[in-house]
Amino acid sequence: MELNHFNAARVLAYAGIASITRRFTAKIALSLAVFLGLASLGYSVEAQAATGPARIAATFSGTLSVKEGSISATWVNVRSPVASYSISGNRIGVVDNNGTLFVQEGGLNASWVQVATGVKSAQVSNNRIGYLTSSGYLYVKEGSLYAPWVLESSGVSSFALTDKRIGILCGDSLFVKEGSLYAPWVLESTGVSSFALTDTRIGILGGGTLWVKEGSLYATWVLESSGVSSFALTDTRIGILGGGNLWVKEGSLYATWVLESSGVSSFALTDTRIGILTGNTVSVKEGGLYAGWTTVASGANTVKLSDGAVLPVDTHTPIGRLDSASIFTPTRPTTILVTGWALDRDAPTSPIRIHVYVGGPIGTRDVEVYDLLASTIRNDVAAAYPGTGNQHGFDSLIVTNKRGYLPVCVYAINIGSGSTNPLLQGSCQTVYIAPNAPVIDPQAR
Ligand SMILES: [Ca+2]
Repeated sequence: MELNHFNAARVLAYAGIASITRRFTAKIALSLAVFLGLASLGYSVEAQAATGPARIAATFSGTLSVKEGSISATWVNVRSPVASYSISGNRIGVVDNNGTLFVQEGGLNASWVQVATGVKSAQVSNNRIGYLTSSGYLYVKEGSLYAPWVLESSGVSSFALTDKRIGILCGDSLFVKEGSLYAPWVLESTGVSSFALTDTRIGILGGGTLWVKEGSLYATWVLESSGVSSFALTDTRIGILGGGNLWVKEGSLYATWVLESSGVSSFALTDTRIGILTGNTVSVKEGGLYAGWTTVASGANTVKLSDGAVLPVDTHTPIGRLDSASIFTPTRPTTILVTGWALDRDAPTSPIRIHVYVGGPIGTRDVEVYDLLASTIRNDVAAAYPGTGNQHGFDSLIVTNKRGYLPVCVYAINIGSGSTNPLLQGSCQTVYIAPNAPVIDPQAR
């Protein structure tokens, strides 16, 4: 790893000039970002609780529409064209006709982030995103949409994932891992044509026969049914489709099957809802297995369901925002000005450190990393977060050696409780530096 030619002493001197106006600061306090070289920040999952609205998704001739909350909520067109999609919690993953994967996180009107290209199929969970290439490579990331991809396996024909487990079908052999992205694979079965998994269950279909196990990866398989063409699992339900008849059982693996509907072409299942596609009509039932069906759409091609989003209830992870990242002035074309704020409620009145990544999010090859303290005056932040004081702003200069279109991504560094160094809202923002831009002495006038 090579450090760039960043000259800290010169820019420190420059940071003293006072002939410019800032948006937020009465007192100008430009600070200096100190180059760290390449660094890595740890990601991990915070304690989670609370449930957001459940969702129903359907495609209509390549347009994906989603409704959230009540079954009778209004459909929202979220994206088009859509070749395939996946929903979980407050995330939606969409693969377009060119094999590009986009993910939306948050509300149905949240912006879409392009996370991968060359995608054959993809799946999202609350905390993970996985995609398979047409040459059989499976990549998974955990945490932020901008987290680095981890190559999980080659030779994969299909996969499934949850926040805790990943399953891959290699030929007719099913392997599953549990825990971290780097956990070892466990061979579950051979002779598998398709499979599904949840945090607590695994189901395999081979020769039309469905087996399910519950508990650990080493639990015993239970024969569920033969004559099965497709199936779905949740932690409390199993659904099977055979000859157009949908049967669902609830509770233990040995519970009784209930005939839900006939003439079903495909279906989806959560712990509290069942969705079916009959012809092009989508019907959903909510509650017990004997509840009535409600028709929610016609002209549909697919249906999927998701449980409510798992929303973090967390006052320990830092919060903040990247307000802007821009080239400082036309006369200093390699100097980036970043502004925003960050604070940690474990030490509410103390300034905290932030790391500015120039060239891409954490994990990007050869990304430059700068460390600085968010300590300038932001009275608007003080007003919005009472009790935190007003010294949480940043308004800082970075002289980069990189050229071209450069994503600028800012992470807050946690103090005290909380183990995540989150990407600030508003990140990443892209600046452009011409390939031939000269490094102007920051002290030049
Ligand atoms: Ca904290």
